[in-house]
This record gives sequence, structure tokens and C-alpha cells, in this order.
Amino acid sequence: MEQNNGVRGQIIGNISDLYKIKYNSGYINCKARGIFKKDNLKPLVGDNVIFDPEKEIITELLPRKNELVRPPICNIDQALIVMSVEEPKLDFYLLDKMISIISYNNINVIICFTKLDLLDQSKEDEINEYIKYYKKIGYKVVINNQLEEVHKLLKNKITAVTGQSGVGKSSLLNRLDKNLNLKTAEISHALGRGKHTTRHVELIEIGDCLIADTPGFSSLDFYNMNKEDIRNSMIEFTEYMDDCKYRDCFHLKEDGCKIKELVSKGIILSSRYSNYKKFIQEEEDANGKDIRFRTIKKQ
Ligand SMILES: Nc1nc2c(ncn2[C@@H]2O[C@H](COP(=O)(O)OP(=O)(O)OP(=O)(O)O)[C@@H](O)[C@H]2O)c(=O)[nH]1
Ligand SMILES: [Mg+2]
Ligand SMILES: [Zn+2]
Repeated sequence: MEQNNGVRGQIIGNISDLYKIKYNSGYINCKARGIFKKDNLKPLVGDNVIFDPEKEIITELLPRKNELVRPPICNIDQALIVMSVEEPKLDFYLLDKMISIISYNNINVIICFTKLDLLDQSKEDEINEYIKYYKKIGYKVVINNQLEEVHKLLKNKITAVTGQSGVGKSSLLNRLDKNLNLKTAEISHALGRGKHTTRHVELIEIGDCLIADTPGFSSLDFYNMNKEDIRNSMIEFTEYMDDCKYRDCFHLKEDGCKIKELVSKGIILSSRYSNYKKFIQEEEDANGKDIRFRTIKKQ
């Protein structure tokens, strides 16, 4: 394990300038070397690092296989997108956006719906139709009370749990491991949203799973994704787009567009298509204003 006079480990937590590192002999809290700041590099939870155990300093960041801005984490195998059907209300726009951003970063997507107990029967049937659709186009979909199923999907993987504040991310992890006791809180009924109870990204070992609980967010940006990236991240569009009249069809105003035809026939979910159009519009607006790296966080 000795490399460059240092020891290799993985960052599993971070509070201000202290990084908690897991390595062979246990855990250690280290600071980052000044040089990272100079290079504008910030160590992330998930980073594999070389550190000096005596000086308690991270000396080297090893290459990342992937990286997300929100939640700030890297080197994960998959993301579990948690989406409540009530409190906060189901938001397919946000779900589709998370799916696009995460898959663009080469990270597998699992969708987990929560709070189905708050729905009446008729709405539950509607949710089941959506679940079927997302499964059909290739995503794994679970419900938070299918604990065994959830556990199976997380086994031997590094997973980031992500989603809006108050959807039940920490609650789900507490149910997977009864000894965990992560802080959870009721959502604010006045505002209809969560209270940002989880403040830090932390990788937690639950049996043979390494799972990151992360702070919820209220909005998301496409960061460095351009229009092509957004289009190509709509998984079922890519499957049919060879049948569009134009090879580089954006499925917007073009004629002979197979995607638009499939939307009108109800084969492609119309919410997916209208969210896609919103994404493209947002990208155009942001790009026009040259602020593609905005991060907006409403508290
Ligand atoms: N009715 C119902 N409530 C749930 C369910 N899952 C979680 N909750 C409740 O939802 C509230 C928010 O849960 P948290 O686990 O704190 O949510 P979170 O996603 O971790 O939120 P942040 O840490 O703020 O991002 C808590 O009051 C939970 O008890 C569910 O399946 N049904
Ligand atoms: Mg939480
Ligand atoms: Zn098209």
C-alpha cells in the first residue's frame, strides 16, 4: 500500500477543510495540501488519495472515474435517485433532469419512489404506469418499502443517494441499517419542501454496500452539458432517432421526426418529451447569457 512515501486511502467524509479517510488500518482526518487550491482542485468524497499519516495531509489525488457536482462526490458506480410521490410532490421534470445529468456522467441510474402510503388508490395506478415506462426504457425502479430489493441493487457497489430535500433519503438508509440513526426531519408543510436536514456528503458502510447520504437540493443545472449531450441523454430517444428524417434531428421543429410521432402515439411518454424541450430551452437561455456554470441553491 505504501506509495510516494504516503499511504493510500479513500475520502469518505468532509467537513470544512477536514477530510475523513478510510484506509487499511482504519480512519484518519487529514487536511488537503495547499497545492490543490493553487490548481483549483478540491478533494471530493469518493476520491482515492495518497496521504501522509504523520503530517495528516493529503498529498495526492488519484484519477477519478467520474464526478458529480450535485451531490459533490466522485468514483461512484451508481446513483439512487429518490423521488417522493407526495410531500414534496412528485416532480417528473426534476426526475428526468437528474437522470440525464447522472447518465451523462457515466453513472448508472436507479430510481426509488417513496411515500406511496400518502397516495390514494387511483393515483397509485398512475404511478405504476410511470414505473412500467421507466423500467421499459432501461432503468431499475424500486419503491422504498421493497427493502430487500433495494439492498440487492446496492450490494458490492458504491452508490450515491440523491434527490430533493425531504424525499426520505436518510430515512431509507436508516431502514437499511437499524443502527445508523441518520438525522431525519419532517418536511415544512408551510413551504411544501424539506428542511435540508442532511448537511454533508458521507460514505457509509452498510454490510457489503458503500452508500453516500447526501444533502437534498431544490434545483439543478446542466453545468457543462450542451444540447447534443442533453438530447443523447434521453435514452429512449436515442433508440429511435435513426428513423428521424434528419440525421442530427433535435426532435423540435424538424419535419419527419420519429420521436414526435412516437410521442403523439403515446409510445414515448409526453412528460419526458416536454421536459426535454424545457431542458433544451434552458441550455439555450443559459448559454446565451454565458452562465453555464451557475449553481443555484434555494434554502
Ligand atoms: N409517509 C411517509 N413518510 C416518509 C417516508 N419516507 C420518509 N418519510 C418522512 O419524510 C421526512 C423527510 O425524510 P428524510 O429522510 O429526512 O429526507 P431526506 O431526503 O434525507 O432530506 P434532506 O436530508 O433534507 O435532503 C421524514 O419525516 C420521514 O419520516 C415514506 O415512505 N412515507
Ligand atoms: Mg437527509
Ligand atoms: Zn427527431
